[in-house]
Amino acid sequence: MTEITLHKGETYKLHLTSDDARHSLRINTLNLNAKIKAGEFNDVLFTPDQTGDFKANCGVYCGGTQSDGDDGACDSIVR
Ligand SMILES: [Cu+2]
Repeated sequence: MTEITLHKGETYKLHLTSDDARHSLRINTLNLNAKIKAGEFNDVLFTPDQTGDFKANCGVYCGGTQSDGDDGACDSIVR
């Protein structure tokens, strides 16, 4: 579990990679579902539009955490 803190209205470039299979970084409330291909870096621009604490999970059927909202890939805090 990783925690990142972002600021509302600022644009961030997420630099994502996976070492096993295809995944995504999904936060439904913030309309984020960044696809992550294995073995390469995937840059996604992301501008959070609301504040709060959000849990991210995986949005593709990879056999990992995609169906378990309590075991997310990371926590995101937007200030
Ligand atoms: Cu996954």
